[in-house]
Amino acid sequence: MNLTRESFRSDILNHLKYTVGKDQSHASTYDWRLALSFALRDRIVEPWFSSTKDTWDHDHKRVFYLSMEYLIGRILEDAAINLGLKDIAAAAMTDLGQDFDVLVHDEPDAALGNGGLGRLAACYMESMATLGCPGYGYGLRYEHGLFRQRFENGHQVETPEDWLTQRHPFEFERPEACYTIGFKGHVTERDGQMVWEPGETVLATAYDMPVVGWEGRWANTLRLWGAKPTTLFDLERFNRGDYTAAAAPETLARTITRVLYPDDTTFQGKELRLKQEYFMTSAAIQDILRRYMEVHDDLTELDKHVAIQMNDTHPAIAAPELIRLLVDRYGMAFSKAMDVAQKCLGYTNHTLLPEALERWSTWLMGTVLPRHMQIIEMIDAAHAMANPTRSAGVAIVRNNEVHMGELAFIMSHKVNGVSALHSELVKSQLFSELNKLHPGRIINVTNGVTPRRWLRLANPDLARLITDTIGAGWEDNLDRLAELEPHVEDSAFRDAFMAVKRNNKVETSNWMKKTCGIDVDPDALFDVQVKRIHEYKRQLMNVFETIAQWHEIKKNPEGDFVPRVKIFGGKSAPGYQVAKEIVHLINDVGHVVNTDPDMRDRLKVVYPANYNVSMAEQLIPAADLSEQISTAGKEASGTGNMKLSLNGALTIGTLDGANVEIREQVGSENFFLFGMTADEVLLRRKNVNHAREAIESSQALKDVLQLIAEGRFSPSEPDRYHGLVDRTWNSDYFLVASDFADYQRAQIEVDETFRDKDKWARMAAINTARMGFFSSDRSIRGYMKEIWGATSAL
Ligand code: NBG
Repeated sequence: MNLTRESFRSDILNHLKYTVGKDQSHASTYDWRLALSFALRDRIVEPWFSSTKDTWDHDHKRVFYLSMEYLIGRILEDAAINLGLKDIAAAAMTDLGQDFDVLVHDEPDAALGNGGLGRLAACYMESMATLGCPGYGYGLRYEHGLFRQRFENGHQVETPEDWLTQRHPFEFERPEACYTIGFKGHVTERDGQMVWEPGETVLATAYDMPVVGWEGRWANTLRLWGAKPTTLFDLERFNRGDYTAAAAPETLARTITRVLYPDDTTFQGKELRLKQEYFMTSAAIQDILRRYMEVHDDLTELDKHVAIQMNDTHPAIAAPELIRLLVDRYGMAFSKAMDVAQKCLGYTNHTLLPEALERWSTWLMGTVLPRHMQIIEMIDAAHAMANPTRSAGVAIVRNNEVHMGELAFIMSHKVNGVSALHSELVKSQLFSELNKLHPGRIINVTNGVTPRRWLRLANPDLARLITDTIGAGWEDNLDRLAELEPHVEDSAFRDAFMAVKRNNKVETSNWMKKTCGIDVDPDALFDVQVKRIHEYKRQLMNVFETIAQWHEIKKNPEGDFVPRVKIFGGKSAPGYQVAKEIVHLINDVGHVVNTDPDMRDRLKVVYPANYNVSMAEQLIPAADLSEQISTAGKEASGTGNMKLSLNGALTIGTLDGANVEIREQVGSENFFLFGMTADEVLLRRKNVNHAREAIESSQALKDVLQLIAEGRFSPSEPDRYHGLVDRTWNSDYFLVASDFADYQRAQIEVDETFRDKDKWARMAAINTARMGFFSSDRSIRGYMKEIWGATSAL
């Protein structure tokens, strides 16, 4: 990229003056950040236009990724790095008397997602751009992304997030890209044609964000839909004094994209959520067909030019919507339309948890989307007819509910799980009968993460060490990390590797001091569990182990303990009481541990509020140990596990999700394995006394539960955790008790290994060297080849 510090500086000044409208002497950090962002955005426009033109000129097959969530985080620095302009930008800002890092940190996170599913969509968009896969992401432009988390007396308190109260410099509003979305009303038949007359309509208008890939070689579009009223303000009603009714269309429109639903693994069946899903999906499908019809006329060939990926079942209404448009708008025969739709569609499953699987009552579906309800029944009937042996258990419509998993499966040519183990479980448990009816439809594409953000951006010192050691160019060819492996034998390299880690830990210690007011020793073992708070992820087991360690030190204050900092991060869904209780317990235990003089620096608990992408970028490079301790069979993949190991953290984990493949890659000797396997979990639950027996046989766990029950961590309210303790003894569905003893054993192994600094350094460096497989570039290549039939335009 042909650009000098001087010319970039004048670009920034121009934007400050003409786009932001400020002069230098009055510009705030925010103004400078906007000016810098606009100057960078200008540089994205070139590759963006040329990519778009290339796609039209060559009529490349296009991939459309439909997702209700994109957990993007900050954009400025990521764009600067991918454009190769970070150094120039930083230098130009220095010339202007501004600190580039301060501007970077001024940007609010774009938090349009809950957790792994949304972050995966963001990594995949970046990889598609890097690989030159012509693609579009479709989603919603939520006015409020994921709520902000605060702690009040240890309780989680949610406040609305307001990223859009500031100007969003990376988006382009496209008022001309606009579609009408209908809801409710009724369906009538006219001359053999079904006609849906919606009772409510809303306009979807596009906001485009360019997504630039590594080295600016290609850029795709993330198109987020906002809602606008179809009928303008009702002046007549307003004049009559009926202000509420006058504003009704506007209210409906604003409500649709107002908030992101904050549950990631529970399904609630709310009408507004169904409307959001349909709103996003219908706008996307209409946009796809409009674009196709600009240069083609034969819709039966759609799948040769278009691949549509459904990120979980949230956009599964895409199938009936596409059929509806093909049949009702373009006059295609139903069976042909079903065939065309199925050849275009793919479905990624992200969870086996039954409470997460979407099911809508036929009443609600029939009310909100009456035409779609008819089409769903026709799909179901057609599938039953084509598969006479199919049982009632796999019907899309059963027990007066529409099952979106079955709908997505039946209407897709490929269904994929997100790790090897998960995909096997999708075959054997979730869709076992459909898998037999359609062998080969379910495939695996193991998740990945983008090394540009999760190594190059988040851990610049490690990135530099890697480049100095193996040369440039590993960022888009992560397998090259394997070239580090011979250097692991070199003690100078190991020292350099651990020096980077220590620096990151010092930096993060300062950050923790600033954000939480807690002093930690940067030489302690940084033990990190960051992810949504959920029973199956078993933060509770980690807290129990923390308490056991505290108890050990109390019993033996002069003992020789490996100092540890237990770092937690994560939000609970606002309505998930059990998870909120875990949040409270972590904070309560933290308070007792951190104020106990006996602990000295040997145990600390740090739980910074409001974990998000930016906090992940802060914590992950500083981690020594990565906690991946879910009940086997429950974590579909995990992607935090990949980011942590890539950054040289060792994993303590169960054989769950992608842990299995991470362990295969890094070697079992470089991974702290514990716990039951997915099969053993199922067997163990057959013993109704599993928890009680496990507790009785572990004095440490018994003590932990006793200490909690006595109110040692909640002296002002001693019975605060009686429910929690009682459930652990008597139900413990996620088998915390049954895995506890082995977890403790593995933690002792961690401590012993950490004492041997050189051994630890080797293991950590080997983790980084062997993580090449987990680049999202590898995942996207898999999708392109196995599902989308798309090729790189580069
Ligand atoms: C999550 C899984 C994770 C997985 C991500 C991305 C949902 C519904 N599922 O294990 O829990 O890594 O998806 O595939 O958020």
